[in-house]
Amino acid sequence: MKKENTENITTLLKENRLFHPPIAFKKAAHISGFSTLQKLKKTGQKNPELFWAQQAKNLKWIKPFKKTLVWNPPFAQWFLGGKINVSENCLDRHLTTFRKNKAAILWEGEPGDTRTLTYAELHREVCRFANVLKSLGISKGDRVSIYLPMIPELPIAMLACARIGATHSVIFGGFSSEALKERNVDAQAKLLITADGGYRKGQIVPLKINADSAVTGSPSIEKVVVVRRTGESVPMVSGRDFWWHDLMKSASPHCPPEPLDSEHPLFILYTSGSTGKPKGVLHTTAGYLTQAAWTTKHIFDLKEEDTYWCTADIGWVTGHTYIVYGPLANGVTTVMYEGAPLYPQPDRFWELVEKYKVNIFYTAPTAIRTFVKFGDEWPNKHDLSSLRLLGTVGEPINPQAWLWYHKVIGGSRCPIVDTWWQTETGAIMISPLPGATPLKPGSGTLSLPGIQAEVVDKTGKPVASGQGGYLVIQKPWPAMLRTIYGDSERFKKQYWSQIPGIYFTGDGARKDKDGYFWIMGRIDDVIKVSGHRLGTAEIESALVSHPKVAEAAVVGRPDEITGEGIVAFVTLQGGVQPEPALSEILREHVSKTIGSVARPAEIRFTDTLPKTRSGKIMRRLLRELATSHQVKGDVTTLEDFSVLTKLQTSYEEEEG
Ligand code: 7RM
Repeated sequence: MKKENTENITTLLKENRLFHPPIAFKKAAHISGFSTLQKLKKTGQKNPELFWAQQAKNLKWIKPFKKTLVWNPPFAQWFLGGKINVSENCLDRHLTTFRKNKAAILWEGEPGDTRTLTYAELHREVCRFANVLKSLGISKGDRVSIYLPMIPELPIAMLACARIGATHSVIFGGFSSEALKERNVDAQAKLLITADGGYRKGQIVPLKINADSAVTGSPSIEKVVVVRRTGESVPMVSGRDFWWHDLMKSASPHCPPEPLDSEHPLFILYTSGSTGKPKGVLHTTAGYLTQAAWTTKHIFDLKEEDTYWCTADIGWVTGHTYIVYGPLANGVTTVMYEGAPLYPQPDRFWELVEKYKVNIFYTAPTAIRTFVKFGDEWPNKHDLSSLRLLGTVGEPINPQAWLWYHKVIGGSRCPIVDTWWQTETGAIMISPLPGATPLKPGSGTLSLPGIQAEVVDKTGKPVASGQGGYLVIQKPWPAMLRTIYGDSERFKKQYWSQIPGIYFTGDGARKDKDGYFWIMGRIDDVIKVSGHRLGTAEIESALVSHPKVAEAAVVGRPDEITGEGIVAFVTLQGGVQPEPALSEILREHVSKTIGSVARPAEIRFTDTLPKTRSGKIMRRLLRELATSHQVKGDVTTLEDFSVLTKLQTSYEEEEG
């Protein structure tokens, strides 16, 4: 074991397996072969502005842009002087081609009901709803809150906003009325679009009831549009609330796209901050669409006949960029599923892959680890041979889960694109190109052409290869956030002050000798043991590489001797019992795999881990638990509260 004891993060894990693009895949790929990619990267490195200007020209412009980039750090403006409309690019552009009658969205509800919308139909619905928005007094620059389940009305509402230049703020349907209120108020939204309810795990989520209590505290909201989804009877406030279907009845299907400046605000998306107050990440029009469209086409290697499925919720940035804007800008057929992955049984995803003959499948490591736990028999019931490409996003994927995904889901024939990016980056930044990049399980491989990512120390100097440090982006990129809505000071402080002029991602990472990036976890989660700063990802990955472990989360708790001691929360594979001897086996396993410095002081077995609603492990809560045996911090983004109660109880029981 090699270790470095520095200011930086000590790296322990070595993963050496290499997977080359399958020959047939490579032959047919948009970016074919590693040398082609290297040439593109070189061009992008020399002149990122030129690279992105070329990609921007593939969009439909109402008026061409004059200036590619104006950079007043940390404020960027891309493609100035141009006029463009996102909804025209996602819809109208396809209507003069055979795509007019091609499926844009294949939708399946949790109860099994289905809808198909062709590009022409989607265009019609979007135009009609754009006219509805206008009739409700919404115009260019107004903010519209959208609190909907995963139903077609959600992308329709987003595209209708984009069409008239209203700025949408999608609030995940799993959020509480309190969270909705806070976001309505921060954005000063004029209109709220919601539904009577939505389906989740066989239950009805009472969206309208939540919306009503949120609107009580949101003085800026003047009107509410309600989609009928479940048919439950819900209270409607006369003069304020309107049924979507009533308004649509008389709406004209003609609505010319508004010519918008490149920097016109397209959407705000709230992401939780460390201080509790959510940050309204602001994205604008042309730069966002340029990178969304380019990355979707090349990273997912989209072909005209593909059926593409990203399983995220549109309430997260992944859904914005890789269900709605990226795929539709490319004219591909995208699958949209309303419900829970394990409902009614753990094979719902595989049933859908088989039914729709999905070719490209993009999901989160947390989902993959859950599927591993349920066992191979669920995917094995289905014909998954339509799949040709897999993707992951949201967290580091441990090699064990990667290898399972590759073999059991991908039949060992599909490349896996491990895509690193953030709400703030707007689109993918680090990822393999599937017909070009040799893959290493667990690595996002290389930054994309036109993207300057680096691993640096706290002075901004690149660290030696193999050393851990801070992941930063050194040059502006088209889809970057422009500010935090209404709070430019926080924008500067949060992302641009650690190393002046350089974007600070908040992630720890290292680059290996081939320049491949390995994400080590959030900097805030780093554990300091006897002077070694250890990232969470490697220790968790070592734990999960044990055949009995399904998932793991490690945190530090104060230790008089070592500074911090490692506490590992571990969930076991289906059918495995949490016997005491296993604790020692797992501690030893970590020690052998990555080194004794990473040996957990304590292993705690649990049925589930506390996760955010988008599936990320909330280590902050576990840290609190491990330290004080209770949780007092903010838990609004927690998916399932009972997980915490159980963990707290387990401590109480020990303490008597
Ligand atoms: C797209 C999204 C961003 C944070 C980011 C990382 C983590 C995302 C990966 C990853 C390792 C990946 N937006 N993250 N993708 N870590 N490998 N491929 O997730 O704003 O919700 O989260 O997620 O820590 O900073 S996000």
